Amino acid sequence: MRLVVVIPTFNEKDNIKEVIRKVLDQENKFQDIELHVLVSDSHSSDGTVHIVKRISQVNKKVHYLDVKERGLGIGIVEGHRFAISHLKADILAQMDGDLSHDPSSIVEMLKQIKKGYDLVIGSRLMKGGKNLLGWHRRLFTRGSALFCKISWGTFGISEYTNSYRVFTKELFEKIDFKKIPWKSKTYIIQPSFLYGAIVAGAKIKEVPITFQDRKKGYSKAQIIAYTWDVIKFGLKVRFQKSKTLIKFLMVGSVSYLINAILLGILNRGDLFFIPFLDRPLLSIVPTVDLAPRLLFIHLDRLFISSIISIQASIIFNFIFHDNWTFKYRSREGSKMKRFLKFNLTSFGSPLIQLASILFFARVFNLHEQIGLAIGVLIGLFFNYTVNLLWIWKSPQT
Ligand SMILES: Nc1nc2c(ncn2[C@@H]2O[C@H](COP(=O)(O)OP(=O)(O)OP(=O)(O)O)[C@@H](O)[C@H]2O)c(=O)[nH]1
Ligand SMILES: [Mg+2]
Repeated sequence: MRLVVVIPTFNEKDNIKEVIRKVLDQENKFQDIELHVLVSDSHSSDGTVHIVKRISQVNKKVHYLDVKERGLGIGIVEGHRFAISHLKADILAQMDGDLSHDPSSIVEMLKQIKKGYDLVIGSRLMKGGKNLLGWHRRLFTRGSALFCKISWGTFGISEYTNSYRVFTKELFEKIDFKKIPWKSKTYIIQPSFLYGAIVAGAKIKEVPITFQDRKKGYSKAQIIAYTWDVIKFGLKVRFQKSKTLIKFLMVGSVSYLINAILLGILNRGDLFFIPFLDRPLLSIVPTVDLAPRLLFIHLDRLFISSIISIQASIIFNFIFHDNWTFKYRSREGSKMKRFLKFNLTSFGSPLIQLASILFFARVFNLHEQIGLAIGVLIGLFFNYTVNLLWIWKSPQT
């Protein structure tokens, strides 16, 4: 099996030789791994290129790739692509080119890949991990990890902004880079790549590592711009995740309005609680005292009006959920089956609404709009849960 360790660099002339040597030293710790090093350089101007090329001439396991453009994401993504297409990598690793990452940690990380994990993250924030950067950088690391956890909803992962990772070629090929801002000039590739891996269904494991402050060379990190990108990315993820719920609530709200307005006009001639018509639209239907009964149900004006307004809102709900809210998900499975299931679940919510209107009106003598509002809320929750758990099961982000 071939492992390619991709080292993104920009002006690392003081470090790169030692990093390469230390990475190559790891090879004899594995029996069945052929280890290659690929320096993925953004056209360094300090001579990094000459150093790496010189080494690669004497050691065929060391390679140099000039990605030409600046950007850590470009270095990383183009590096891995090259490792797969030209170096026939089975397993990919990445670490910084300034000795902040201890190359010997790769041994434990690789062990986890062999155990069946798709992605192994070197974590400074889990038990046993250490971050030896200054306090403001530590604050950034912790702050962005907390922000990512909350905005992505991934509480099981501790580390988001560290570059030290090992993963399978299969995982890399599954990640949708169209949805990742990998060409950005900040280091947003680090959390966004991780998110892409999560979406691709990666089995993830973290191992503790120690992050050293660089001893030589200069930092290229732009912490403020990076923080801003982490916030933007997190909000985007949150919005994507909530989109279905937001749409569901929007359709639900409009359908509630249709329901409430119709009920008012039909039963009382009111627009909500405000008088609107001289008499109710259904004035020909008798009220509860004079209405005929079917078993224990009074077929009165309130009952008929409720049925009509609820029906109208079901039709509205159905059209919008099927063509908008769950459009993406609803492509799965046969349309007929979905249609039948949708109709079945559409029953639950109006039944709850009807029961709620009648219950609060008859038992507590409350205005039917109150019963309807309570019924709509309970029904909405019920419908959303059933829709997600039963009809459109597949997780989407
Ligand atoms: N290919 C490529 N690599 C980059 C670029 N910018 C930074 N790097 C590399 O990415 C790694 C991390 O960059 P650093 O400057 O060390 O960033 P940091 O680790 O957050 O900050 P310090 O360790 O404090 O310097 C190093 O190997 C850099 O050489 C870039 O534009 N292109
Ligand atoms: Mg560094």
